[in-house]
Amino acid sequence: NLSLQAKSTVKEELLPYCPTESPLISGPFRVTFPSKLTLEDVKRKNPLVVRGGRYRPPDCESKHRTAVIIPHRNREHHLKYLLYYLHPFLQRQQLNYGIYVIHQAGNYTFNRAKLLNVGFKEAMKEEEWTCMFYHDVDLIPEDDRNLYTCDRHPKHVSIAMDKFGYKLPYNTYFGGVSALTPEQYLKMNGFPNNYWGWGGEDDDIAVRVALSGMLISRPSVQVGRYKMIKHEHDKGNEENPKRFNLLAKTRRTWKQDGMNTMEYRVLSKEYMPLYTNITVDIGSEK
Ligand code: UD2
Ligand code: MN
Repeated sequence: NLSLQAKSTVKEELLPYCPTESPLISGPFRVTFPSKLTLEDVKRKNPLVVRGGRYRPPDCESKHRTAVIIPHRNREHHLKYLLYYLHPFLQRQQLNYGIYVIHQAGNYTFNRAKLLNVGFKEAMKEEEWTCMFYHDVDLIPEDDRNLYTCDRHPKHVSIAMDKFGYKLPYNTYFGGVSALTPEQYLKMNGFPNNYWGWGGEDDDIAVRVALSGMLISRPSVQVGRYKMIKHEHDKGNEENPKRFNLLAKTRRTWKQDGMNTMEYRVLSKEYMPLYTNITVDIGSEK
């Protein structure tokens, strides 16, 4: 129906922009892990989140379109807590947002960075996101002044984690949660596809940022705080013994490996109530 459609477009156009600083932000909050929590509870607490884990503020037009990309396999219990905290957190920031879980199919060795590449590509097919948050499933932000928006430079966000005594473990550390605009991501040819198993891929990403002529921005230590849900090393994500060799070669390889060379096959895309689940076959180490 054309006239109805026209009306709803007009209504959307009439929404004023959200204020520069959201009035809903409240600062630090306590993170606990209630044992009885279910995804149903999370759904009930977030009635304005729609299919695929999408949200836009009901009474103002957000200037920010943020996609959260979560690499995942076999961590459903962590995902539940992350969604429990992240949805209200992002809503308090008055963002237009979507949450994507990129699920590695099969039992081959895990590859976090390649899953993030897939997440970028698949999320951009759906919407013109202005900012991507690359987010470990087990990191819970503890302060909503930590804005999930992008900066002039690639942003390393999880700078103060409980597991490192709430400070940076080393200066070029880039693991956990980071945020890049699509332009920044493309400028560095995305992330490496060839880190199979645990470790090194985050340092490679930091090197790419520098090699492509960009700097790293960070939030303040007061707000960039995270709790990591305690866990053991996963089966299928053993330490990657090649990570030091790979890292030594990044300067020569970054233009030939990354966004421009990834091969994968999407097996399914499901619009769940609280997130979009993309199950992907990313192959295995050659
Ligand atoms: C650190 C970094 C992480 C990454 C990793 C090395 C922090 C807080 N994070 O994490 O960003 O650089 O070292 O690769 O320092 N995952 C699954 N299923 C698996 C394995 C991994 O879902 O079987 C995902 C999940 O999102 C997880 C992430 O990959 O949070 C990183 O793996 P991890 O949590 O086991 O490694 P961790 O905590 O040492
Ligand atoms: Mn972890």
